[in-house]
Amino acid sequence: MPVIAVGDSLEYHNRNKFSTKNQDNDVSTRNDCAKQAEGGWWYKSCHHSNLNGIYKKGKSDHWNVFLQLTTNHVVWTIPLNTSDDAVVEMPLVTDNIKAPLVAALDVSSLNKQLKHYIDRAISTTYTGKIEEIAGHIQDKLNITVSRFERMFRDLTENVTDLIDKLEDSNRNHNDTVSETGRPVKLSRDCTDINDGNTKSGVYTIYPENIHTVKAYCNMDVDGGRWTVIQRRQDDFTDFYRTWSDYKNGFGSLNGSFWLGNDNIHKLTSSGRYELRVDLSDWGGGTWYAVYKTFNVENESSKYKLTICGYSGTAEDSLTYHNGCKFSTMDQDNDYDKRDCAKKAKGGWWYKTCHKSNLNGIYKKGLSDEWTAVTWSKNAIGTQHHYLKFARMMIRRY
Ligand SMILES: [Ca+2]
Repeated sequence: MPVIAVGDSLEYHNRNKFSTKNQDNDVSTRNDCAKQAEGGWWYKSCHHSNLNGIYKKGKSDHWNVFLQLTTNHVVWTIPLNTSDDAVVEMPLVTDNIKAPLVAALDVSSLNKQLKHYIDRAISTTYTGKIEEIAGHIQDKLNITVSRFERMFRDLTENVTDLIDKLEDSNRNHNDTVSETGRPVKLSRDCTDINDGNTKSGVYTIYPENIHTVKAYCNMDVDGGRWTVIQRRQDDFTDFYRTWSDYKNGFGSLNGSFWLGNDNIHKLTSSGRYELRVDLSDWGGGTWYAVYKTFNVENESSKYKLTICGYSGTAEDSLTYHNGCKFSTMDQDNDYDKRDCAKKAKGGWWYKTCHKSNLNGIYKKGLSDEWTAVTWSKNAIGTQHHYLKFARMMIRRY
């Protein structure tokens, strides 16, 4: 073992009393240094040297060792605080094996211990607060996330709607230009459809050249080119409906339907129109009525009816309704103190109340019940005869 000259570790103990395990004479009020350092010495609080400590082999940082030696290190430890929960030790290290000892602080070890101490202090003090803040932030975050999810859903729906509209618009555009890109004449109604299309069926028409409407065109009766605005042929479609339903139309174009008061107004206000009504009963009889003038005003005029110029085989059961406003289950615009639409269970130009009720309830057989699909009592000799088939269609001339 090389001979090593060490630094001064006794000066610290100058003027201190000797202490042993049964006499605590040190200056420390908190410690019994002799017991803790397990020796007898001039302990202060407690020591820089402990040559009467326990004899041990090897290295240790236990401060009850009498002297710690390695081949080229001398390590003395200085306890800064001896309480159990916050022990901070400052080891002194030197590589210099020549005397006198030059001590240097092992700052990294000290830093580590200080950091641990500070971490624990911060963690104890702030953990609860931080958890509270974190919970609060989490709540806010959840609310924000669900708001964004809602916004995203709305946005997706809006974009889907927009795409549908764009596709519609593109289809309409394709309908209105020829292959050479030149505009083609739009069919305002079924009267305009004559370019080789002679079959009855559903066509796209453009009332006012703007709106796209699907309409059933009758190409067979009396020269064809009729735009069908109403048909009753089964009881699949309920006709006891609201103002809004009659405004926009309902039913199936190949079955029973009402084209819609807005559409009927747009068509009949764009030129002179005639109306043809075709009727059949359950006994096999068929009749028709034609009116040379047929016009329906706009919604603010309550779709007021103008009708005249009757001819045909069926009784004239519409002229009675000339000048009347349209009424539905939720709009009583008739001239009767009763609510005719509710009494007759339909939508019609009721007066006080009706001579025809083609939008009444579809029923089979014979009866005088006036809620049914009926046309005047004299047309077929029986009052309020139930109709098996009714159709209203218009043509521009
Ligand atoms: Ca009334």
